[in-house]
Amino acid sequence: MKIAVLTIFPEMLSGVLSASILGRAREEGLLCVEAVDIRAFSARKHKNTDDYPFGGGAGMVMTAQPIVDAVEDARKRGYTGKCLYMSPRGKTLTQERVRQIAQEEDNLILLCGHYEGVDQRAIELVVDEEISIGDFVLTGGELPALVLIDAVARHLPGVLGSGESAQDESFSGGLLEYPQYTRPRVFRGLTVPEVLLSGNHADIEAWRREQALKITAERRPDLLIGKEGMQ
Ligand code: 4GX
Repeated sequence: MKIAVLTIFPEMLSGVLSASILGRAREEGLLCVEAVDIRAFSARKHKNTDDYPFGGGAGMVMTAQPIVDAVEDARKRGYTGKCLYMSPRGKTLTQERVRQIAQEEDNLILLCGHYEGVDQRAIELVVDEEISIGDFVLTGGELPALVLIDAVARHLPGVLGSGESAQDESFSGGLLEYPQYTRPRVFRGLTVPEVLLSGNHADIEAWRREQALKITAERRPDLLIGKEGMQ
C-alpha cells in the first residue's frame, strides 16, 4: 500500500510512522508513506496556503490552488487511488470501512486540513470522500490521517506477526476484548483469575467469551443488538 499525505506540517508524521509496527512495515516495504508539503505547491509570493474566509467570520481557510496542484502532482506520480479528506464533516470511520480500504485500495491520497478547513472548490475538484475519525474537533487532519494509516496497515498482508491476526481483536466477532493478564501472578495483592493458570484451554476460551460478553453488555450494549437472541 502506497499513501501520500498532503499536509502543511509534514514533520508531524515522522515519529508515528517510524515507530513500532508501522516503522517495521515501512522498512519491509509493506507500506510506503510519503509526506507531501502542500506549501511547496503554493504559487503565492510567500508560499502562503491560507486566506480570510469570504463572507467573514473567524479563522482562516486553506486555499484551493496549492491543494489541487499537490493532488494533481501526486496523480501524475502514480497515485491513482482515492483522495480522502480527513474532516469532522465526513462519514465516521469504522472497522468495516478500514477493512474495505485495506482490501480494495492499493494507493491513497490523504488530505489534511487546518484552521476552518479547505476551500469547498478544492473538495469538489479533487476529493473522492470525506472521512471523520470521530465526533470531536482536532487542530488538524494529520492525527486523523495517522489513525487511518495505522488502522489500515494492520490489515495488510505481513504487517502483523504470525501470532497476532487482524481478526482476533476487539471489534472482530463484534465484541470488546476480554481482560488480559501477565506476570507476576500477584501484583499489589491482586491475583490472576485461576482459570487462566489451569491449562484447560476449553475453560479458558469459555471464560474469555463470557468476560467479552459481560464487558460489551456493560460498556457497549449497542454492539450486542442483533446478536444471538438479542432483540
Ligand atoms: N476527523 N479535523 C480537519 C479542518 C476542518 C475544519 C472544518 C473541515 C471543516 C477531524 C476529525 C478533525 C480538525 C481535521 C479540523 N475541516 N478530521 N480540520 N475529527 O477534527 O477527521
